[in-house]
Amino acid sequence: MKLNPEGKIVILTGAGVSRESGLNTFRDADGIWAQVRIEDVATPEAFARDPEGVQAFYNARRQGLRAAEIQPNAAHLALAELESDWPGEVLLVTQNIDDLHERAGSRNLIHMHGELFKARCEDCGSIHEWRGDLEVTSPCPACGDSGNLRPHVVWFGEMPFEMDRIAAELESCDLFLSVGTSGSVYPAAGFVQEVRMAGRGHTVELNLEPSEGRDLFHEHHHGPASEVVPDYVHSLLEGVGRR
Ligand code: BJW
Repeated sequence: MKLNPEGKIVILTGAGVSRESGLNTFRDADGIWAQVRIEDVATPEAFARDPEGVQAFYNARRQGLRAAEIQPNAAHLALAELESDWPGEVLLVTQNIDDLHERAGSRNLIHMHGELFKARCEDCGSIHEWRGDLEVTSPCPACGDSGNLRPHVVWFGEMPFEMDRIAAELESCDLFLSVGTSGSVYPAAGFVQEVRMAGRGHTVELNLEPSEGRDLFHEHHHGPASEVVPDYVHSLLEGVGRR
């Protein structure tokens, strides 16, 4: 597919893009949901019932993300290269709460399911950088109240962030890339359908295996993200003389 050099590219990423950096996916056989139940850690009801348990789950993941060996891989780096070298606009929408895209250099980025290194006060609504453990008793740096800080992530039943902006970008994009996601969680799983309904964008899946929405993509490249993403990005950049 030959893309207009001024064309807008929207990329959706999921846990598969960070797998080769050492972070678990959710639904693979060794994934997070094979170790803990969604109902125990990833719903507002779980947090209301067992705040200590939910905070412990996210404290452990925050600690994991701080480990020196967790670094961006070739897929994160290629997506950052696409943003810096593509002549048109590139928007990266990630479902991931890790910060590996930022560390790779991506800047036009939406964390639709939140960020692990942030905490939010449910009382005053303020959002804070939070790299260490979050305790049930931690006071909010803005209002000073204790007991209201939660991980700044989107649990089941909660509305993902920046949905209006994402919808507008999907409708007007020329190329939609879906990278490392099983396509089983909505609304992200419906993005490819939104692009198809707008009748404009070419849709491409880059994943280890066919996702649930496979039939909605015009083009597929299956394999590890660290291989298929750089290959695809470099072919795009070669097509516009940027490599
Ligand atoms: C590789 C690889 C390698 C491996 N290289 N690839 C019934 C029907 C339709 C919808 C619903 C329904 N019932 C409920 C809903 C809505 C619900 C939903 O979708 N549920 C489904 C389970 C059906 N969605 C929501 O509740 C969302 N909110 C919402 O809809 O709001 C609207 C609303 C609100 C209120 C009232 C009414 C309406 C919120 C969803 C929040 C998801 N949160 C999580 C946790 C975030 C925080 C955290 O990280 O702890 O987000 S769940 C988890 O899944 C996480 C992920 O972002 C998300 C997606 O997972 P992802 O990234 O796709 O990972 P995997 O593991 O599934 O897939 C990895 C893929 O990578 C696989 O394909 C591998 O093959 C591949 N891979 N290695 C390349 N090396």
